Amino acid sequence: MFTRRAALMGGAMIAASPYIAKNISVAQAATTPTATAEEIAALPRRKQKLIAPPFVHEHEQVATTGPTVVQFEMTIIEKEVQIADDVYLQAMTYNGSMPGPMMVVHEGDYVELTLYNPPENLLQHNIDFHAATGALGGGGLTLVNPGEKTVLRFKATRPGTFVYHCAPGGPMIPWHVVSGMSGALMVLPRDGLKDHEDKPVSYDRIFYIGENDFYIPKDEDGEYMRFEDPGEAYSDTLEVMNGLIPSHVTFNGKVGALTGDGALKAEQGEKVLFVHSQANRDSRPHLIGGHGDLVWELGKFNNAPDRDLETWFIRGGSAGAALYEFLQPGVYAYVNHNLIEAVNLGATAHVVVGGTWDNDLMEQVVAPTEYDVAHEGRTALP
Ligand SMILES: [Cu+2]
Repeated sequence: MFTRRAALMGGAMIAASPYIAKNISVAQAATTPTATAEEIAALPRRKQKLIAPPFVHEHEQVATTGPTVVQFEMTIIEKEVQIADDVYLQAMTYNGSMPGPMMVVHEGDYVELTLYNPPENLLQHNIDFHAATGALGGGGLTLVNPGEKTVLRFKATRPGTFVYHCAPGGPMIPWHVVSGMSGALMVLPRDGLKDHEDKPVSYDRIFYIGENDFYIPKDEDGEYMRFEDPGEAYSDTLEVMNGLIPSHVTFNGKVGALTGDGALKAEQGEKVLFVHSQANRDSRPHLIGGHGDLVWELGKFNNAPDRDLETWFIRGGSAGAALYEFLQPGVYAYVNHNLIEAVNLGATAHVVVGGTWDNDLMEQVVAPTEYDVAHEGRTALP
């Protein structure tokens, strides 16, 4: 029987199959110095559990050991997710969150991911790591049907922040990405981050802001449509996607996910590293009332960071990092500074910072008050 599931899976197979290169040996694919299979097998191994964004699993900033095989596991979960009031998405996720969890390793480490596609899912999925070399970033080696798992190992040769995303072939690629299947991997230099003068810098907190653009179709009455499963959602969603105008742009998968109870928290004097990814579309992060002290806009740590930025640019398909020391207490808004997307479509987070106000940096000299219209204000005119 030719089911819808078979049709969706078959489409993906045809698109992806010319690139599948199952016989590539990982030892061959590694950059110099190339480790032998025996050398890789002899490396220390560490299991690292992932946690949901905006938080990031515990990690060393400066590596205290040599190269390690860091083992991660992710389960692909297809499920309906509410992304705004009365708005629902047939989501495809890594580990159930949008974005997927952020992974952190050091340059020279090996990422070893076990990827599960549970039998209750409808679709084929895989993972393309922008940090990896060869085989479509691993996408060509990780295509899993429902009920299958796969294990991919790759060497983290380039330090930086990188997107990973699902890319099962053809039109499945953008659809899976805008259904939620992306995340980020940070490869730290073994000796940690360096500033513009090549001096070591560290962070007190790290937040991972994953931005998603969603394309939710509306019915004839202008109401957002709700679907039974991803297959049912596909054709209407594709029509909205091809118009390139998202209905929602969110941080952490839902309008308001990182405001109110979900607001990020920090203290005055803390240096916070914000990692921002967008797997599909450009973004322009801006911290209202703050700055980017050091910004790796392209997210690649072999390049010196920019300083004192007001807004930085995240190209669709990339992840960048910005370090900021909070100098004043209060509520900061971290937004996509396309303000229509920030305010009307959802791309706003809040950072609540505790501490003591510094009147030297800013003071309200006169609170808003009525003035004498007959005698005041005229000198302000040219
Ligand atoms: Cu997928």
